[in-house]
Amino acid sequence: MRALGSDMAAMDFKIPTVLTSEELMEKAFHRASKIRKEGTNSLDTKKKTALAKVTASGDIIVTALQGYVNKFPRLEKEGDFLPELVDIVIGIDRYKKALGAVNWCATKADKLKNDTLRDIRRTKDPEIVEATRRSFYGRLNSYVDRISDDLLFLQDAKNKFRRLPAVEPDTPTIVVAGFPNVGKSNLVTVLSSAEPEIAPYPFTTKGVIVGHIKDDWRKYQIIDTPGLLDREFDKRNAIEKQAVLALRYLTDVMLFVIDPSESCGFPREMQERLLATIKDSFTGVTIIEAESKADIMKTGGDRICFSAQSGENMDILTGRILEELRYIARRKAAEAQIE
Ligand SMILES: Nc1nc2c(ncn2[C@@H]2O[C@H](COP(=O)(O)OP(=O)(O)OP(=O)(O)O)[C@@H](O)[C@H]2O)c(=O)[nH]1
Ligand SMILES: [Mg+2]
Repeated sequence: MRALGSDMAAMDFKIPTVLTSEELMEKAFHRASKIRKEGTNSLDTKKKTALAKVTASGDIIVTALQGYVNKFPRLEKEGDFLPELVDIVIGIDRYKKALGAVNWCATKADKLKNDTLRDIRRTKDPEIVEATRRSFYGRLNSYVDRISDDLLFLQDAKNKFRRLPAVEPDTPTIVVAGFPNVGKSNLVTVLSSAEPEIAPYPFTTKGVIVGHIKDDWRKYQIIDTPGLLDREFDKRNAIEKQAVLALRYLTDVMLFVIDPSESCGFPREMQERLLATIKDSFTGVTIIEAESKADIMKTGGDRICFSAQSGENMDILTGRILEELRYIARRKAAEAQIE
């Protein structure tokens, strides 16, 4: 099994296509149905054919299932971004149960195959040869049938693995946070290569999205996160929890966006309260505070009031972001030299 290391950027390993229990059995039966062997007499022909059919169909099931067990990544709930994200998005306990069930089935199917081969070899009765082969198919089918939910779960997990963000842990990173609908994704779209969905309702962004900002030859990461409401972690939904994880594990610099126009649908005080809570829990991190939608409303405070829509003050905001990221880049380079 592959370990999911904290430094693994993308899910760049190959997870095989997971077949459903019906598809697996269909494949096994189909292969077996085409097999004909010639023996020295009628009984020998029957036995050789039955042995080959059982071997072929059993091997198809066992090889496929063992392939799943070997190629899906091994996951522990270790305290790092990707494992914790996988736990939220896929569910590590259920995932482990599914792989355990598939492994169980592979072992059972292999033993069943070997027992069946032995029984066929031993008998001299052509009817027993047939009955043993048929009973093998029935039992094989019932084993595979018992893991049908687990196979469906893994199929879904495979798709979710593919969509996990490709985070580079060593690249200087700015994480954009704020209430839902304040204009984070619109800003990230203007600033970077990322193309998150932008829409006039909360929780449009449902996961962590990675984009890149170019600075001459250097490249920084900008992370768009789902909106956060002002509440405790345990009360947060799975979408918000992904934002918290990004903040906790990926943030070198944070850009906190407040929508003073309240066109996001949330009062300013609530947004300010969230910012205060975040400031309390991210004491070592530089937090750039900025106010969005300046084309609708500007407060005239100390914060950069920008509009990703009209472009107003985007140069000032970009300058401030680059200044912080360059500082982080220099610090990381210095740290790397010391190591
Ligand atoms: N007037 C104005 N509207 C904006 C601006 N930026 C974003 N919006 C609008 O605000 C709404 C939300 O924008 P998004 O970028 O999706 O906001 P978000 O913070 O990513 O929202 P979630 O992903 O739901 O948390 C959309 O209707 C945008 O068109 C802006 O600069 N000016
Ligand atoms: Mg968004």
